[in-house]
Amino acid sequence: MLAKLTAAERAALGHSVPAWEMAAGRDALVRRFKFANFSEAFGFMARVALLAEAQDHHPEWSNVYNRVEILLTTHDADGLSARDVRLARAIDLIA
Ligand code: H2B
Repeated sequence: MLAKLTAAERAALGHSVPAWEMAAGRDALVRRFKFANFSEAFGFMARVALLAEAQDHHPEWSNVYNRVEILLTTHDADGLSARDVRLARAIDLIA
């Protein structure tokens, strides 16, 4: 079982991953992206997929045409862990 984020680490999320918000009803981060078209959205998803594999940490996500919604949580922690913050920051860099 991985460690969940501490209260202090949670309080810092607004600074470390300001583009992400807490998901409703889940101990998870969520961010919604909108692209010019499906091709741009799917290209982004392909890059995130490679990142997720490299980090062995995988998003829950959906795509509708030019929109992508990514939800990050750690199943092995049953909630948010440092792995989610690390992946969120890496996704921000390629967004
Ligand atoms: N992704 C996420 N989001 N949470 C996990 O707990 C997790 C994962 N665990 N990807 C990894 C894979 C684990 O199942 C493998 C065996 O390392």
